[in-house]
Amino acid sequence: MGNIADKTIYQIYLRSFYDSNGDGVGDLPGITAKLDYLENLGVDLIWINPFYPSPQNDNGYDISDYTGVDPRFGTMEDFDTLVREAKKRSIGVMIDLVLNHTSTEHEWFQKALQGHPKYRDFYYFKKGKGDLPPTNWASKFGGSAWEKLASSDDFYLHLFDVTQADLNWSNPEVREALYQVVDFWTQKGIAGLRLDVLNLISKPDKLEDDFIGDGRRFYTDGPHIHEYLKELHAKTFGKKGLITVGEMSSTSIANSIRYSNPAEKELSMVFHFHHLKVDYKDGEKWQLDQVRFAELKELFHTWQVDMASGNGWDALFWNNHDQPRALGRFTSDKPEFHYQAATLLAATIHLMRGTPYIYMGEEIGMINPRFKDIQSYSDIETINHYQLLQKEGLSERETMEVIQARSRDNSRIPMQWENDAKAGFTTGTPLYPVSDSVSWINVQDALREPDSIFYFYKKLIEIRKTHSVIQFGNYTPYLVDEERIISYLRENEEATLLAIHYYGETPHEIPLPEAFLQGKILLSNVKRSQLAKQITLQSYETLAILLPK
Ligand code: TEU
Repeated sequence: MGNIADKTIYQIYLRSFYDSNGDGVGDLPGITAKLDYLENLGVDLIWINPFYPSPQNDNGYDISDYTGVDPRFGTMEDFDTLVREAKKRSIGVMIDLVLNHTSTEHEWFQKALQGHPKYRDFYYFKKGKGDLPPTNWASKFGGSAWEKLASSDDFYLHLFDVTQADLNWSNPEVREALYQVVDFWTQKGIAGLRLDVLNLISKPDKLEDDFIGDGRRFYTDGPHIHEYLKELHAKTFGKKGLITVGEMSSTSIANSIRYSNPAEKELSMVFHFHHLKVDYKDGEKWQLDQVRFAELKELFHTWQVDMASGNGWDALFWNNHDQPRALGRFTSDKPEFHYQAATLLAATIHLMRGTPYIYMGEEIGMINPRFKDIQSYSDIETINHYQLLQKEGLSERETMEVIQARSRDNSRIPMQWENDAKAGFTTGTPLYPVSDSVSWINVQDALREPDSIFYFYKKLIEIRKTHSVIQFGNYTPYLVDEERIISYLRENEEATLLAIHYYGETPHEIPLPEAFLQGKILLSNVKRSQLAKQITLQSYETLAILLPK
């Protein structure tokens, strides 16, 4: 698969990236139109969220045909053109496959409903306990994970929306059918795969009630998961050396090492989410809390150190289409701190051990839009939880505070290309409302300003390629007692790198180790040019010092 340590991957939420035909929805030709922009940034791969035929109840994560293109996003020819044009610019295309579930509109599920025994066994159909579901498991989008069929006493399992039925991976025919899907896209010249909720595919042989949780402990990193991934690797992408990343919900370090250690022959790397739960109250996404920095730091350090010692490989990220923007979440998003805070977040993860991901708009410092009313939101999880929160007795104002902070739509609004009412995203009516921040956060301005966030990202991508210590250096936590500082040393045979990232707004003095006073400032977001035994960090300062050997 080549070196994954020198690469940076850019995630494109297709429907909101760029609309080429004025229907208000981003599309595949829209990505092709912006490839020069991505080449300028310097990214190696683009991960594109699902574009397959789908009723779009969960924005394409409810696939009804695995080997087609949804007409609202273009045609198969558009996809081929995109792959070809991207290749010309040395950019690989990473597609997003959802192998844990299909839409209930998928032919397989429809045949199952008609009573076709072969397809019945493609899913989890079980008898309930009278009117009660077979188990008490919860759907991740709220409510029960089981839905009763109108026509019989059977229920089917859906860990996500009621229109997303979980596939039965213990059935070899299901696995074979899915491998054919992977092969289909591999033959189209893709460079990689992002695999949705991949660690949920192996359910236990016996499905039981969970009396201490919502059921996830039974199917997360489930009993046959490593077996299935080894088979998937051997039968499909392993032969082609594709770059693969598994989205691993609530996983553990031990499992993540097995998923991503090359010797295991499973995947190239893993997404894990613990660092994005440090502002959940008691683990609850829909309950607000302050960011617990000590916990955040501890998580980064532990994962970095342990993954390295087990030869695992991390996907490094702050943002994606399911998360509110990190800017404004872990830092201020006020204009006066914009450049510093955005570049601080970027440097924090880009200098770590792993492969960094940039979520569209992050490279210009896009922020959460904080829409005032629920009508501006459309995500199914958001709407479900709006109703649940109201049922729990929260006032409209309290409910909206939670929605503004947590809704997945925060990152799904149109990419801000230009300062106009449609953000330069479309000539039609954009599918999502445009954020007011477009007046001061947009690509046009970012490209014009030599000191913009965009050029800082470009530099991060470049220095990862030119400094092997960033790619392969070992990782040692540093300044661990400073609550608001995430700092670490990276070291290999060529150099030592000291990175200091300060998550505070007031100036803060720290000592620098003697040896580094002779080092070179590789990166600074405050134009620091001098080093001294004691330095005073400025608001949201990031500093990286390189000491060649
Ligand atoms: O997400 C899986 C997942 O569990 C989440 O990130 C989830 O959206 C979040 O925890 C809810 O609070 C993946 C996709 O990224 C997401 O967009 C899909 O909705 C989901 O799978 C189902 O396919």
